[in-house]
Amino acid sequence: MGHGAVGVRALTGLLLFLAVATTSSAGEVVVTIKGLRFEPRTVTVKAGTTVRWVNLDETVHDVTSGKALTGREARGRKRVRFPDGRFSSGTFGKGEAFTFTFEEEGVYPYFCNVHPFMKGVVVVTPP
Ligand SMILES: [Cu+2]
Repeated sequence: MGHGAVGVRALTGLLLFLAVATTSSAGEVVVTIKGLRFEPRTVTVKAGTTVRWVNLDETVHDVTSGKALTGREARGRKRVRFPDGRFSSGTFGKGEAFTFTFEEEGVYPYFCNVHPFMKGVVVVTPP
C-alpha cells in the first residue's frame, strides 16, 4: 500500500543527505587545539574550504582573526591583541568546535583571545 512510497522517499532523503555530507567533508580541514597549541599551526587550503577548530583541551579557547603580540614584541605594550574583525569564535570548551569558511585567497593569521601566545595561520590559495 503506501509503505513502498514512504520507503522510496526515506531512501531518497538518505541519499541526498549522504551526497551533501560527502561534499562538505571534502571541503573541510580540521585544526585541533590541544596542550595550548593549534595543530597544525599553519594550514594551507583552497578558497571555499571550511576550517574546523576542535578543542581537545580541558580549558576553554577562542579563535580570533588578526595578530597578537607576545614575548619581546609585547614588552611595554598596553595592547597586545589586534583582532581584524574577520572572525571571532567566542570561547568554546572541550569537545566543542568553531568553523569558518575561507572564500578569498590570502594569508589569515589568528590567535586565541584567552591565551594570546596561541597563534596560527590559514593560507588560502586559489580554488
Ligand atoms: Cu586558548
